Parts: sequence; C-alpha cells; structure tokens
Amino acid sequence: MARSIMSMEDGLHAERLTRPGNMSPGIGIVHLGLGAFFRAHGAPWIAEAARAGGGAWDILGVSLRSPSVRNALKPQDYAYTAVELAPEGERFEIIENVRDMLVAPEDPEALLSAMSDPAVHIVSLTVTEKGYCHNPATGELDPNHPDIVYDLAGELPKSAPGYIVRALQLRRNAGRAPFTVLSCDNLPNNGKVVRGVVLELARLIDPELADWIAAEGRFPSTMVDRIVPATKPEDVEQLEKAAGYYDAAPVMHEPFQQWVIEDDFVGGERPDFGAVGVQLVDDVTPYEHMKLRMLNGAHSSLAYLGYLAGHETIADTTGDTVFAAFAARLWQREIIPALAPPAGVDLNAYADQLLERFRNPAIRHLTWQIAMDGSQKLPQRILGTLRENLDAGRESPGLLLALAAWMRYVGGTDENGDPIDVQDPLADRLRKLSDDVRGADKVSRLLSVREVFPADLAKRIEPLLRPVFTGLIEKGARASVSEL
Ligand code: CS2
Repeated sequence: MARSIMSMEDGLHAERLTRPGNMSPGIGIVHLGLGAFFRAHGAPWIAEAARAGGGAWDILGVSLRSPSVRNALKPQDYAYTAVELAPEGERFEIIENVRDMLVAPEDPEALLSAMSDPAVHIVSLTVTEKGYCHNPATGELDPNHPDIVYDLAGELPKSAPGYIVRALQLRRNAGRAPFTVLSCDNLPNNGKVVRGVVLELARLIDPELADWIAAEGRFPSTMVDRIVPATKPEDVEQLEKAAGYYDAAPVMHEPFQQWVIEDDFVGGERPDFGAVGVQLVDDVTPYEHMKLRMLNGAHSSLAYLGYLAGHETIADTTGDTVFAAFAARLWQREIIPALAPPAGVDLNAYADQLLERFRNPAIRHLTWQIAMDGSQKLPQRILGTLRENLDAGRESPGLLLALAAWMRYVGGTDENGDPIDVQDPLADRLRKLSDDVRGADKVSRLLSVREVFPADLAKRIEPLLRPVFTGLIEKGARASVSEL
C-alpha cells in the first residue's frame, strides 16, 4: 500500500492511506449518495464480484449535496478502510474501487456527462428515503417538492430523480442505451418507487422521453442489509492505532451482509454478483418485507422507546432485558404472523439472528441516528404490519407503543424535560402540531399528517393509540415496555 506522511494536529505523525496505484479496467457504475452504507456494503461487494467475474465495474461516487466525503477521500485517492466489528474483534480491509468523486452542485454538467458515458451501465443510489422526493404514504412523486420544482424550472437538476431523467435524456439523444437504475435504499419495492418517480418527472419534461424510459429502462428492486453506524472521531483514532495509518473516512460495519437483487439489467450488463453470494431473484418483495418489517421495524421501535428510556445505542437497549423481551414479542406476536417468508427462510431463526446482531457490543449504533427521518420510515417499517394486523383482527400493542414513542419523540422533549435534536424533513411541522394541543390530542393532530398516515388508517388507529400515548406519558417508556 502506498502511503504518504501527514502531520497530525497533536504533533504525531501518521502515514495517510493512499491508493496503491494499480490500474483497474475502469468506471462502469455511477453511485449517487456515496455515504457510509454503500461504502461498507455495495462497494466492497462490487469489488469482489469484479475480481471474481471481471469487467469494468469501478465506481464514480457522487455526493448530491455536501463535499465532506469527497474532501476526506480525495487526498487518499478515494481508497478507504472498511472495519468489520465483530464481538470477538476487528478486521479491516482497504476498499479501492471508488476511483473518483463528484460533488453534484459544484458541477452538475460534469455529473450528467459522466452518467451519459457509454461505459456506464449502472446508476446505483443510496440517497435515503427522503431523496426520492416522493410521498412516503403513496410512493408517488411529490411535484411540489422544492427540488422537483427546481428540476422542472431548468435543465441542470438538483435531485436524484432529476439527474437520472436528464442523464437518460442525454443518452437517448445520443442514441445510447439507458443505464440500469439500481436503488439500494430501504424502501419497499425500491425499484418500482424509483421507476415511478423517474417516469412521472420525465413525463412532465417530455412525454416521449418517458415512453422511451418505460420501454427501455430497467429498475430492479433490491433488498440491502448490513448495520453500518456512522463513523465517529474515536473510530478514526482507534483505526490509526490499530492499523498504523491515518484514514480520514473509514467505515464501520458488522460482519453480516445480505443483498438480494432482481436480475433485470439493461442488456444483462452487471458485475458477476452470483459468484460472490449476492442473491439474484425474480421478485424481491418477500425479502424486502421480511427485512424492512423485522429488522428496520424493530430498529425504529427500539430507537424511539430506547432513546426515551435513556439508552444511547441499540446494543445498550437490547442489553436491557425488558427491551430484548419487547423485540422478541414484536417479532413473534405482531410482525411474523403478518409475513409470507421468502422460500426456504425460517423467520424465527431470522429473528434470533437479528437479536444477536442488535446486541453486538462492538457496534455503537445510536438510537438517535436510527430515530432520524421517522416520517419517511414509519409507513414501510411499522404501518404496513399494523394495517395487516387490523385487517386480520390481530392486536399490535408493541407497534402502537412504538408509534406513540415516535409521537412523543417528535414533540422534541425527552422524559427528563431535555430537548431532543429531532432530524426529520417534517420536523418543524410535527413539532408545531404537537405543541398546539395537550395530552392525547397530540395523537389526533399527528395522525393528520397525510404523507405518513392515510386517512382510513389514521381513523382506525386513533382510538387505539390515544390511550397508549397517555400511558406512555404517565409511566415512561421503560415501564410501558415492561408492562406489555
Ligand atoms: C437503520 C438502518 O438507520 C436506520 O434507520 O434501521 O440503517 C439499518 O441499520 C440498515 O437498514 C441495516 O441493513
């Protein structure tokens, strides 16, 4: 590995990680939203697939907003360390297949030109739920979203759907095939969602372009899974001590990983995923439901209730026996009964494995981090199960308590009366709705947010949720959980 000497602020000298300088075949993938998750999951897996099956599958990373990841990675030629955190110890691997990075607002034309390059066959995305500019309750494009309004006003876009549409337009004009759009976000039917928003936006720009994308484009849905807590300054320091070099932007992840992809790529052009354990399937839906409802549904439930109970991480929360029993109960009595398992999968064993993953003491995954963007997450993580349980006449006391905890959380004050830093695109509105009224009326107010709660569902859960919320306020999160 090539390294250069850099000075540390504290006067120590550490060698900075840089790329070894080997040449590889070239960029075939543009990834929008190059954050920690993709750097710890998709990128290493694509590198492995390219090693196994060949092909030019290096990655051009894109940040749609902030330059911080590019600024950290550029001096190390975009190489970085992926640190695997197992209960028994750490392992690290240097990932080298991100060849370059663009920060979209600095040069939107450069990004569009990269995306329309004929060597690029895949545009993958991890832009988080809110990056799709859709209505989370319906999955449809929100034409009033400020970024979409901006994208419609000119030819240089701002949003992920905007870049995809404009780049596909350039490809069509140049007589090139489209790229495959590969969503790697935690949305149900993520391929269908991104296809839907791209087609709606394209139709507003040029209906013929929309027809071409509908006929020629491919948008396979995927299920992605690996727990990747945000990298903390102490992680950087620890890696430096353990590895002997300085990496400004390592990523931390658990040993587990899963990737299930619908095998539907333009011209069949993709890395050899099948050779390296990525599951290629015809329909990802049963995997997505399992993962979003069991892993992410429990994650969000534990995050709101755990945060209110004063737990800093998911490992701390599930290390508290009351919460471990709560998670098991959620899976056994409320979530699994509403699921159709993927072929050959034992959901009880999956639940046991999840609890073990959540309890991994080496992973410091903040409840506050998972609590972010709840308005975008609740529909697919909790409300789908809740609706199906209502239809089947099954009770959902745990999911209702989790929903009540979200309502308490977005009110902005914890159980000690201290302020909560609520991160959510709807944070201000949620706070105002909650502040306007007292007690269980907060429930009725928050249920009026149609982007999250469709009217019929709100009506059905309101009488059930009001007393749960009141109980949560009176008793606190931990006691409410223990009484279930
Ligand atoms: C988490 C996910 O932050 C969150 O909302 O629930 O990032 C979760 O860790 C991943 O989906 C695991 O695959």
